[in-house]
Amino acid sequence: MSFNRRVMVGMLAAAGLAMTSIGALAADKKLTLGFAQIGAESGWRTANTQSIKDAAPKAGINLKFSDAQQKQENQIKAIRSYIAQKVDVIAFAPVVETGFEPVLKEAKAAGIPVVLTDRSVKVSDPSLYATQIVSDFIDEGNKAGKWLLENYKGQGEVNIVELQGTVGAAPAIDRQKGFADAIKADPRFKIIRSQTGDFNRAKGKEVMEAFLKAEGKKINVVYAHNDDMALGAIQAIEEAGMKPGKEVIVIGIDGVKGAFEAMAEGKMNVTVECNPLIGPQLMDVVKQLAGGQQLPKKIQAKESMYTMEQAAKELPNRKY
Ligand code: GYE
Repeated sequence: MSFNRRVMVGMLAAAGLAMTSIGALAADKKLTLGFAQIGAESGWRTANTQSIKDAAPKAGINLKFSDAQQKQENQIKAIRSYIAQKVDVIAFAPVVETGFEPVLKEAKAAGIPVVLTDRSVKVSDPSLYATQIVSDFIDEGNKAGKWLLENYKGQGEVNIVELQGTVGAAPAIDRQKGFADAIKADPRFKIIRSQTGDFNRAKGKEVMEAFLKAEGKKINVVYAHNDDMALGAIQAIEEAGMKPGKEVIVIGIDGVKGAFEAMAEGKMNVTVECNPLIGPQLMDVVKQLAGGQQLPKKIQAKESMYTMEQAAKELPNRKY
């Protein structure tokens, strides 16, 4: 709540007005949230955007939304324009971890609280943002690696190729680390190639084609930092005349519908869930911050993990 509004509410309360009229007054001034989205690189991202766009009007929040087309400079521009427009709260999903410090300082100087959604940033001063609603990407990578160690049926060396997310993005850095840490436990498991597919399907396919050209049947496993790249890899594997899900184990992260369909068809083995439906949670946070509330620095999104065997049963329940 702004200082003025707090004073006014205080005055009305002192005058003995009923709580309902105070509520009506507070509801009068709509809060404005400026959201700087990364882009529309994946099914996850599209679901995330939809969740935010649906949640804002339901919460009575006026949403200003921009799409940066995966370019940091566009995201910074959007945040600057929200500062100039004096929105109540700014939220954004930082495309990469570094380079946001100057614009975050500008927001702080303007007194506008900032919420980071899903991805985090590296800054020298954590007071540059109010809170972040995030997933544990290291844990997601770790779950993927542990699943592989526990479920791999073949003998001998296990050659893994890795499709990384956007270079410098928190989920790419952390999912790589979490997975690498998990497979360290068994020296048979080796990452023989690792390259970025920028979290999108077309690039995932292209990189997988190059991996297949270079390594062919040596490849036992593909670990993709998101499902869209895994789905691209599945196409590449099929076009190379091999069976995804059987000859090549396919592991993804996100839990998008396309992954459940591929798993139900036996072409993909497992997906680690990362929940994009954080719109309602974000709107709660916006109201709390605008009301001057202090929040914990980290708010965790809930998630699980699903295999081929569970896919057909879970498919009708998937919301994204
Ligand atoms: O996994 C990927 C998306 O930041 C958690 O970004 C998000 C990731 C998600 O493009 O599909």
